[in-house]
Amino acid sequence: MTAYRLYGYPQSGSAVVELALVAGGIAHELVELDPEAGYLSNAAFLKINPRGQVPVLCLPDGSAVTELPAILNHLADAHPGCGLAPPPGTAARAQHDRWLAFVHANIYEGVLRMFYTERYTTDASGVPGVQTAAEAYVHHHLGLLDTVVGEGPFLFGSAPMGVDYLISVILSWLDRDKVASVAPRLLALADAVKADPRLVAVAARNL
Ligand SMILES: N[C@@H](CCC(=O)N[C@@H](CS)C(=O)NCC(=O)O)C(=O)O
Repeated sequence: MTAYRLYGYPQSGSAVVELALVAGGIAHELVELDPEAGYLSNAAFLKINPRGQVPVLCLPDGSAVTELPAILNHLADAHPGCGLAPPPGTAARAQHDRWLAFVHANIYEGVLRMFYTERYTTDASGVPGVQTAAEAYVHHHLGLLDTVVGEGPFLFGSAPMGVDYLISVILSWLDRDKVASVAPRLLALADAVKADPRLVAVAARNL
């Protein structure tokens, strides 16, 4: 069977998928695209993802999947022994998917507003205000998510799942001291992902 092919670049959203693939021991190849060299907008890549973004995961049948919740949950369901999510149809899976969607729709989206702020206003003088509001929005949602961590260190206990990889990559993009003041348990979660012996190399390159 052909392996999965992951399109991305270090320290981007593709790191989430790389962490999941490596943790799950799932065979894959990486196609590194340099965004500075315009690879995300070249015609060949736009055929794969017309949105011009990474990550893209090409499945063994050649089809392309984008959007992190879809990618993570596909891997979890296609490789049930890997523990990337609770079994489908269980209450535990509903909670995993609930918070995965929460992180993706609110926190990841808010972080994009912090980093791609000029896309969110036609008024150049409004950019700093949009950025400040986005950061406050992200911190508010991190604070809510922090209350979900129970025994820890991961969102749902002692074993990391897809949602934990998404959280740890997003936190690696943010100011650690500021996150510590609103979401200390999430910082501990991210540190636990980094300390996972299976993930040392991928974490060093991405987190
Ligand atoms: N909704 C997408 C977001 C992907 C995304 O924003 N990727 C960033 C890198 S972290 C990107 O490709 N940015 C380039 C661009 O938007 O021009 C997902 O869940 O994968």
